[in-house]
Amino acid sequence: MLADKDRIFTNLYGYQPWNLKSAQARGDWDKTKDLMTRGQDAIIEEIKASGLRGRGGAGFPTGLKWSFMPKEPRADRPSFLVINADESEPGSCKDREIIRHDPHKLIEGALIAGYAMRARAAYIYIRGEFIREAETLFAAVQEAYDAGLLGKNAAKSGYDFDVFVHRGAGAYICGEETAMIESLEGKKGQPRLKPPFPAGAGLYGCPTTVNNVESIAVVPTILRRGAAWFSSFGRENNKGTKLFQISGHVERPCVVEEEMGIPFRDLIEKHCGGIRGGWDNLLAVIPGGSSVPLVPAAQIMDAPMDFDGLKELGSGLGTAAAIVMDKSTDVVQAISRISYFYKHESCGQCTPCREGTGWMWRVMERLRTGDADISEIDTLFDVTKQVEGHTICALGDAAAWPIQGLIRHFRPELERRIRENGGALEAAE
Ligand code: L3W
Ligand code: SF4
Repeated sequence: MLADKDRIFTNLYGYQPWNLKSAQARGDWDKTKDLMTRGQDAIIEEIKASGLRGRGGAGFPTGLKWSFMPKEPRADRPSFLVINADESEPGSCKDREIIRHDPHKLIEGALIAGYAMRARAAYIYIRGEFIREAETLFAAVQEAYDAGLLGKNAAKSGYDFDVFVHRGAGAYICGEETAMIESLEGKKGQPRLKPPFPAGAGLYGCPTTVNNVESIAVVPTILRRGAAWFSSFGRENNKGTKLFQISGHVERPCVVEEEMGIPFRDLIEKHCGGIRGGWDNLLAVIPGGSSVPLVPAAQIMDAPMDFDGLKELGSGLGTAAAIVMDKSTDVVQAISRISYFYKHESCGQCTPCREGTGWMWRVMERLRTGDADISEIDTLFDVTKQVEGHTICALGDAAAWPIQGLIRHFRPELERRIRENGGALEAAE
């Protein structure tokens, strides 16, 4: 279990105020200038050495991403950092806690990361529904300006850096990085084709890096304590500490910082008071937010909660948002509800996603009620394979994977419903 002294987010539960004075007492903004005067390339190398991988779901190496940015930005083509605070993935609720209780970690991280990638400014794009959190963030940014930590000669570093907070308007798809850029530009939030990646052509066509809130907020601590300290947690390719979010049928749902790779059982026992009704009552877990396939109880219990451990189980770490389902759960209804979510949030610009999400949801609903033919289970699986990998952005994959997981692990339950609904099974046979 991660010791208190090794926690980055020391105010995760808001026991102390979020404000600048309190944040400084916890060590934030301490000699920020000295961290910056190590030099831009040295900062990028330290982040690379730490093994930090993006905390927004995809797990792309953070230092490597920063290294794609131009070393000498043109005056007429400045570089930008965009911070993704559009936390909308069902089950995910960690960035919200950072902004509520530790916003200065994010703002200090924005300055240091922005400096390292030679960005002129950072835009923090915050989910529209996060009304109180946006108020906190606006106030914290203002505090930083008032204290000379942002703006001209930020933190007396000799570097000019601005931070702008932009509120979203309730569209999940604006959490996709290129849709976020479109939205920031004042357009409808629709993903762009990649490549070009944002580092080549991002906000206003300029070099841009989009990073998740948690990825940026851990940067000052990594630099203060060193890459070796951060990479001493977890295992190869899966380093560091991580915010886990556990919801659903546990005794005490929570957001907690833990070591990457902690076995699922330990995570639940140590922080959530166990599974409701005991471990024998566990049915399945969606371990990384609604976009990844569920994992049945027997497989998840001793699984390491990291990128590789969950990939081996045919799922993923995603944002490390574990949705726990006990045996009282109607798992078909749960996945059908997730299908509806993706249908609703599809931006509609590519056919496999626009048509496929609606089609998949309608079949899921019929499977839920058992009003289907047995052959439709395979047809549905085939359709998910036609959607997966054939769309502009990852929403198509995100709609396909949960259904694939359901069919892979709960086919007997789907067949049982059809059978009990009047023999479609026999008809198909
Ligand atoms: C330059 C290359 N840059 C990749 C960059 C790319 C992006 C990052 C990851 O989806 C996932 C999705 C959700 N040159 C590059 C390059 N990059 N190759 O690396 O890119 P990618 O395409 O692997 O992922 P993505 O499109 O950013 C994100 C999953 O996360 N998810 C969570 C979603 C979470 C929320 C939330 O509420 N926080 O929405 C959960 O699984 O399904 O697979 O920056 O530019 N050659
Ligand atoms: Fe839009 Fe879906 Fe295509 Fe993504 S996959 S661009 S959400 S239609």
